[in-house]
Amino acid sequence: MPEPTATTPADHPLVRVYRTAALIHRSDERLRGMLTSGELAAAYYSPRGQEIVAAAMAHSGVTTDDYLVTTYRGIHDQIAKGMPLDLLFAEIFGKATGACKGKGGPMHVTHPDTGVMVTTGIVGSGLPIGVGLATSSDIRKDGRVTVVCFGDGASNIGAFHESLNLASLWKLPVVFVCQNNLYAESTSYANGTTAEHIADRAAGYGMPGVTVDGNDPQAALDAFTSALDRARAGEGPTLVEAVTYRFMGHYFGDPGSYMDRDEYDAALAADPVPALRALLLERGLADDDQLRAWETQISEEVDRAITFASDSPYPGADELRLDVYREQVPA
Ligand SMILES: Cc1ncc(C[n+]2csc(CCOP(=O)(O)OP(=O)(O)O)c2C)c(N)n1
Ligand SMILES: [Mg+2]
Repeated sequence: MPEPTATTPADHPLVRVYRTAALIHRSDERLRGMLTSGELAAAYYSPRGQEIVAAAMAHSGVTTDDYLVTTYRGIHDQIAKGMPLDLLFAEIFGKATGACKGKGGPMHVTHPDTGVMVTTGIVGSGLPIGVGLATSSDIRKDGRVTVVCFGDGASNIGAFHESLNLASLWKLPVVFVCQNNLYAESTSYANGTTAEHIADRAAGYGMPGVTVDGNDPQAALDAFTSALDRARAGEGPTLVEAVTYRFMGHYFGDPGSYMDRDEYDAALAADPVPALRALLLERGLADDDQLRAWETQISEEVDRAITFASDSPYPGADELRLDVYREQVPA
């Protein structure tokens, strides 16, 4: 469903995108801070640099009922989809109060109530799962769209190609979102991928493919809105490639010494989060006092969820075998 037309500046789509991006940004900053200080020990893959893509996706007509499939580098997508921060952080911390009782951990976050169906660490494996979810919606006619987020590296995996083929053949309600951050672990895009644009590959499967600047909120909003409308109208899938940049190493602790320094510096200078803040000021969509007030609220919201996660207990040993098999097997 398209979002209502903006009636006040706070409703403006670019303002909404900024507030979601700022929430993602602050969450990531706090988690990295805790990993650095040793207060948190977890596998963590920062989405820093990719905030606008996720935030634009969230404000393009995706509803809570729609499905999301994402990857280990997924907190931006999970937050944008509306997953409660306390359940998300507690899961990352491995706590009993987490969305999966701490047994999924950061790589396997699931929260069906907000449509966060699958988070996977197996590169490319989310696409066929997303096609399965979209097939279920097609059969049930439940009106849901499945959004599958994955990286540039994943587009070189066989499952990407199989999934695009089947989704197009069956005209499934799915949007494939390739977040092209120009690196797959330590392999740069140019060293690992033949296509000039990943979106060009869509033509081979008879579906629209569009490459957008993932740092440009309006371009991303437009691309996601068209793809979602098309999926919801029963016209089939779209491949949206949003070009971004990975500001951190592959995993937390990876210094990224293999990254091109000039390219890195240029990307950082174009950091999309402060750039959108500046755009809001320039267009008069918010003034500095209003932005600061929102940022303070966001910081407090993140702090509350961090405290909840920190203060929560770890799951007990009696949980070990529960939720593993269909039949519950107590420890
Ligand atoms: C099937 C599979 N092969 C290899 C790996 C190891 N691996 C983990 S992340 C990654 C890079 C993926 O890059 P990309 O799809 O661009 O996502 P990004 O990390 O940039 O978000 C690789 C090769 C894996 N997890 N799964
Ligand atoms: Mg990548």
